[in-house]
Amino acid sequence: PADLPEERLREHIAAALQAARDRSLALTDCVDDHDLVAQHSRLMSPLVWDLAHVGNQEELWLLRAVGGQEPMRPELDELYDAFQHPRAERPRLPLLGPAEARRYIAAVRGRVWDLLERVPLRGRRLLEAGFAFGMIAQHEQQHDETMLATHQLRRGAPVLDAPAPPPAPPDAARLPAEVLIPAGPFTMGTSAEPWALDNERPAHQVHVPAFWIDTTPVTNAAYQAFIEAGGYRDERWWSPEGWAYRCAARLSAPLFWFREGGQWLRRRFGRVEPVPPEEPVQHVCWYEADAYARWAGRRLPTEAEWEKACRHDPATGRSRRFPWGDDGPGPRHANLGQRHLQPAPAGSYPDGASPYGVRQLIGDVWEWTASDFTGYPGFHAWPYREYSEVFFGPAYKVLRGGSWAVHPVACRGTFRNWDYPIRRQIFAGFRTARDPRPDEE
Ligand code: AVJ
Ligand code: FE
Repeated sequence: PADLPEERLREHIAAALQAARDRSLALTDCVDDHDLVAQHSRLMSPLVWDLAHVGNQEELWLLRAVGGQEPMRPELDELYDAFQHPRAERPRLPLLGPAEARRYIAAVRGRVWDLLERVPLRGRRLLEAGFAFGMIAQHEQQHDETMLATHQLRRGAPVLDAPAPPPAPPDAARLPAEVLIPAGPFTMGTSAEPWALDNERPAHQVHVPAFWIDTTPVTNAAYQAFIEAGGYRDERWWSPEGWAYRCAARLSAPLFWFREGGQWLRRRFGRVEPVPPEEPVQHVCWYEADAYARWAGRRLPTEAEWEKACRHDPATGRSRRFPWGDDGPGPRHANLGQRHLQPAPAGSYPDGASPYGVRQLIGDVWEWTASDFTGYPGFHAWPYREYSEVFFGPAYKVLRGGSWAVHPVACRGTFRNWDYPIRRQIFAGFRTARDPRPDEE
């Protein structure tokens, strides 16, 4: 968006807003009203809350903050303010019903189209390169991924479908298990990416000691070996908090897995199927990822290590927007945008590899990192503290790279996600890293 002429930028914004709305409607038109207002899990909002919430945020930021308009329905702000009501309580609020919610968000969007026609897209900070519009498109897409997690928790007949990802390319079986990233500085974060959110800013130099990182995310087969080696029953592999949680929650396998007739099966969007061995593992919490890594004699990568493996180009010394370069993601680069309803086999997307040969950093599964969520040096909250700053601290772990459910507009090498280390309903897996041995540096 930074270098687009104003008219092209308007079209780019309109397409981003439309893509998000198409997806929100597809994820809510496929179930009946009962399923839209039901609580499918205490961890999630009713789908109808997400639907009206994306419209309310759009009204707040585009119509009011940018357009200077009066509130359309002032009484809605409190209902759809994520900080006023925890997810578990939302089903009992006097929410807009499905038909009303659809009417409300359509009315907001109608006014947004008028605003987009006449507002200058440069010169004001919130509007620089259309930032506020980009932020709202990303926000809706983030909630669409959340709605997909709600769908995955919902019981009942399947309503979602998509083709399976292609099989792994022939070289996948011959890939080295890990690659060495030599010591040295790299540029972490961004000051240039026009739609980057506050927590990705500013660009800053970080010196990263040498480390080895897995070429692909950890697979179901590898994770199964951890289970079968008694990993869940052996306190040695777990952090003290992780062990306490694993005992209290009786964790014994990834969420949605179960064993039948000596075989691992899983539920996926209402269907039961064998766990595919070559697929990156998902629905594991940070504590499980951390324990697996210790069992394997390894550790989780830090956030800086992950981003260096993803973005650093040793030939030029600069950081790329994506592992493969600066062009946005296409279907040959990464598994994004809900084209499939699952990760692609480990070793997929050779065209999406980083300069070091690391694969599937973007798409497939969110990757847990060792790092707590904090602000970069020079961080300042913008445009609102509640997007990220209020979450900074040791309670949240950073996830990187985006899952198969992430839309490209909300995905780049600098993008940061975060969650509690106990969360498993998100589409998260991990890869591991290690320090070099003395003879390897
Ligand atoms: C960045 C995914 C942690 O869903 O809590 C949505 C994104 N922020 N609405 C979340 C978000 C406000 C956020 N995550
Ligand atoms: Fe939100």
